[in-house]
Amino acid sequence: MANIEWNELDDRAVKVAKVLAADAVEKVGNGHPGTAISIAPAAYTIFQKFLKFNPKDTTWRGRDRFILSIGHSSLTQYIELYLAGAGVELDDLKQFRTFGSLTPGHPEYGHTKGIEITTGPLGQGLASAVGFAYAQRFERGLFDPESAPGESIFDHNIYVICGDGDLQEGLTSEAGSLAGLQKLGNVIVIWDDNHITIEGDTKISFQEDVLKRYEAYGWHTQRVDWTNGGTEYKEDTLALADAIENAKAETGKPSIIALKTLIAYPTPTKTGDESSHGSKLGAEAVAGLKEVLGFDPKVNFPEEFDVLTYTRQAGERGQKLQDEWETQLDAWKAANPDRAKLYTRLYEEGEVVTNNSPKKFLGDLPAELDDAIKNIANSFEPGSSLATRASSGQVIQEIAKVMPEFWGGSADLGGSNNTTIKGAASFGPDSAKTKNWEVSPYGRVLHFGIREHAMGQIINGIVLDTNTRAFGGTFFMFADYMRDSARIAALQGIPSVFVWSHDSIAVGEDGPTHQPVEHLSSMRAIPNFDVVRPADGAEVAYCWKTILENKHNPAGLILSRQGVPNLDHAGDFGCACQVKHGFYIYKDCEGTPDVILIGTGSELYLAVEAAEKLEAEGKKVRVVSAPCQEWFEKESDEYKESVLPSNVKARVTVEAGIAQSWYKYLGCAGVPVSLEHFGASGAGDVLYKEFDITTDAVVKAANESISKANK
Ligand SMILES: Cc1ncc(C[n+]2csc(CCOP(=O)(O)OP(=O)(O)O)c2C)c(N)n1
Ligand SMILES: [Mg+2]
Repeated sequence: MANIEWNELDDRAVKVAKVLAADAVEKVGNGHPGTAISIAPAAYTIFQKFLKFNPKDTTWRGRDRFILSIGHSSLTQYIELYLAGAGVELDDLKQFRTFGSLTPGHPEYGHTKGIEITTGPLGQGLASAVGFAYAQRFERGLFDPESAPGESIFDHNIYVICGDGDLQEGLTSEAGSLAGLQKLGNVIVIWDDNHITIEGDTKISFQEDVLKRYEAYGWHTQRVDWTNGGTEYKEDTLALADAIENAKAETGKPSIIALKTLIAYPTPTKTGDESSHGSKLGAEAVAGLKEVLGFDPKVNFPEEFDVLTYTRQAGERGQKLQDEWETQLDAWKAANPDRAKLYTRLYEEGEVVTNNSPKKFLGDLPAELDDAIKNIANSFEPGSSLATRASSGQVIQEIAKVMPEFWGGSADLGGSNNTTIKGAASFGPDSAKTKNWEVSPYGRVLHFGIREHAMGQIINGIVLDTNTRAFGGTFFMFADYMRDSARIAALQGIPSVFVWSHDSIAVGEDGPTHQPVEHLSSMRAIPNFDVVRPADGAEVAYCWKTILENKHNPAGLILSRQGVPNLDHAGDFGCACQVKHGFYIYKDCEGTPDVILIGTGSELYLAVEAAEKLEAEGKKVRVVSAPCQEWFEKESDEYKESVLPSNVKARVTVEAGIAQSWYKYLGCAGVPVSLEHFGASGAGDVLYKEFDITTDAVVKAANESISKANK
């Protein structure tokens, strides 16, 4: 039997949680009461009986992590944080889903203390949990590889509550498959197997034996049936605790526990009914629930001090756990001075986050990075031709030498994306070894298989859980498959890095299915997401540096498949180190320019060539390299004016994609050289000519813009 204590106060606390969930939704008039009511005993069991955390310091690194993958049931988490005394109070629950409250509709990372991750898009929390587990193991490898799994101070468990929706999403199949392969024994998932989604009984859309599927992925599976086969409903928290203990004991496999529940139990007329999923219950049902549970129906938001005194003992327990852990950490530091330096750089130095983010520190970059970047940037010979994906591959090697916390890989395109850290083992158990790949449980090279969406969410999980820096690559075309990963990273303000190569019609013969056209503009539409498209090797090097320096944004690094000229960056030409400003003057003229040519990535050199032709015609031309609009937008008005003076109306942008995101800089007289339709199968250089992305097209556009501006 489970080794936990359970008494009448625990029973009462669970009932309080149910009533608060019903009251909070009823007060605001909308929300998701049903699951918050029925899953309360499970959430309470995790928070009060298993989760190692300190409500007084939700940033403590030794804590277990809790992920509510069913973000719609956010009250589940807010109420447990309230009961444990982690900063959410009754007044906050009364403000549920209202503007500016600590209790928004879905849990938001960085907004409410104790929330480890923003969730809401179903599947994403559970997939990111796999990233948390990757990160935890990698970090044990960095700091304490000699300890057995589960015995290091750098180990923690990751508890997840998910729902039917999470398990229906393909994303979790991708991530679940990887979790099984990776034998992530510290992931413990409780599936609220309530057979209900918005459209009712899941029989209409979800029939497979989910646990068999997970067993096939290599998971440890268990069932706990609170409906007792439909005979009698009993919230048997001890049976659940037993299952959790079994799951903890299984350290070689991730665990999933199918917990059969009835949504909204025991609300009269609502129990087991989908109407409780996403609407308030109504006064009558709420009153009925209170009566069944032994509460006064006239009292809303009951405050039970004996319950609270009891549940808030979590504070003392957590503090004690943290104190013990800190003592162990000090001993570890004394015994491991070199590793301790890395720990200190990652977790005790650097920028302090001042909001409620669970992350206290955002690690400093090593001092050696500056020279590493400068040296590799200077190594690209002007005039030589190199694909930016290839220069990025070289830069990655140099970063990896000075940043042991830097790791990543690809969705089966490592050789094409140039994302493989050379000489490093692949992250995986022995069973994953192949003739191509050496493996280590602490390896730095990630193999996601062809699972772009899971890759994105796993990268997000890694950077949420640790200050290690992770990247994942695929073709830019398939960035669409990971769009939610990019968006949710941006929303959370976390520094995930996505390496997207093969960035235009220059991909060529693979044809339009592989040629991103709208993607640059489409990704630029995501707020707080940096779309970075360097022009040559030197720009790639400095772009990588700026990406690593930006710790509050994810970034997409957009790279060419085809060779592009490495440009001159000395003398009259702009230093590539200026990419951090987003736009910079690459080549200037005397006095006020007649026209400004703005190029990005593989098209910058077309602007450079066009400038020479225009100068031969007697025009004064400025060439601006524009690898990142988002960085430019953060610059001062003075800087922006110095690069794009408002009195110069004649402007041309050149980028092999739709021009949508350029009109802001083009103004009324500007003319884009762009591509407003899908590509085609054929050699890349032929397509550029056929579709008019050429030096001559830039010259023509410049003359057109000059005459428009002079009208
Ligand atoms: C990717 C995604 N698609 C759709 C939704 C909208 N949505 C929110 S909850 C829900 C049903 C979820 O069912 P389940 O996970 O079983 O939760 P329960 O109704 O049992 O609380 C849907 C479709 C969403 N949040 N995310
Ligand atoms: Mg459900």
